[in-house]
Amino acid sequence: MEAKKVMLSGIQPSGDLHLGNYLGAIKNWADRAEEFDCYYFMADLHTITVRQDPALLRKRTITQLAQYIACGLDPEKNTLFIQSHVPAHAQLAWVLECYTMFGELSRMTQFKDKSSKHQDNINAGLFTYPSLMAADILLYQPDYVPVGEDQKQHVEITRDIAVRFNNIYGDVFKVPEPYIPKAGARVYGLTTPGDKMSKSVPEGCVFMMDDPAVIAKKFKRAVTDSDREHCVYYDRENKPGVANLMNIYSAVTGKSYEEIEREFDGQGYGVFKPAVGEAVIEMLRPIREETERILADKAYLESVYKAGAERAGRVAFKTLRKVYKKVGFVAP
Ligand code: ATP
Ligand code: LTN
Repeated sequence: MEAKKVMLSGIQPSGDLHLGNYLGAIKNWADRAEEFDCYYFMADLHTITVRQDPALLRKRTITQLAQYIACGLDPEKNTLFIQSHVPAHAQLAWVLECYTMFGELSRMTQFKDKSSKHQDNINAGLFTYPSLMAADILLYQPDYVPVGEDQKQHVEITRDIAVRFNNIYGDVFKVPEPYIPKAGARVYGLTTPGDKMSKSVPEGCVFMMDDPAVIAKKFKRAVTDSDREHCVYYDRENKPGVANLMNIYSAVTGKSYEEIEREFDGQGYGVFKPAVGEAVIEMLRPIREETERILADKAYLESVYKAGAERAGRVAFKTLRKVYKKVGFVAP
């Protein structure tokens, strides 16, 4: 029998998960376990490139695990783990830092963004973040890395690092492909349709644990445009707010833009905005309820992350051992 292809992704538990994270990433992870060997983790090592409140970080990490499960990632079929529980991530990251160039790190959009936002703390970890992310990925030899569009550049640098390493030492790493969804790849903020939905603008950000009344309010207040006719049609450039809502509605319902245009023909934004809100509320409701149920069972969550780290650790260690041997470290 042919071995299953491998899929891997992670999200930083640095904030509460939101609709962008769900539609851009997690939704595309669920239901893949039959076809792929899947690894998903809480990227806690990455979060400390920006200052975190320790108690909150711990809480968010566990909540995120409960949310992964509530979103349909069955821990029996997917390997779910906490990044810091598998030491090979930090170990391989060091090696890969020595195969990552200063120039290429300087060009990373996320580094430029975050260093301008956190000017008082432009630390070395923020700069070398992509080498750690490359380690996260390459340890598991995945075929695909399902992420939102903003992470594409990080998967590309991972590929460059893998190819560079392979060119010197032979075929050590599989060179992975990013896997980016058609609808939902980039969800924009409801109040700032020019920028991606982000927890740093909470009024335009729909959090997965938000109460339905709060979600409804956020959609009612979504920014549209001054089109007098309130026409619902897709024009990203001139009607970014409406385009964003259509993209969300399409990702949630599976309907095409033409179908959505027909559905709301002549109805205006007053009908369209609450309808998108309602669809999102109904999609998130069972996930939120299930998250709350799972969160109450701490012993279960602990058993999941322990088993996950053990499984992940075995696979990761195999790759790390190979890398250590290739670069010339003496076997312990
Ligand atoms: P931010 O800090 O800007 O709120 P985030 O930290 O919540 O973003 P990340 O941890 O950077 O999100 O990303 C987690 C996953 O969710 C990644 O795969 C990323 O591509 C995806 N993602 C994040 N925001 C969006 C968005 N607005 N639209 C689509 N995908 C997104
Ligand atoms: N950089 C990603 C989180 C992340 C990740 C990964 C995603 C860390 N390691 C490995 C995919 C694969 C982010 O900020 N969203």
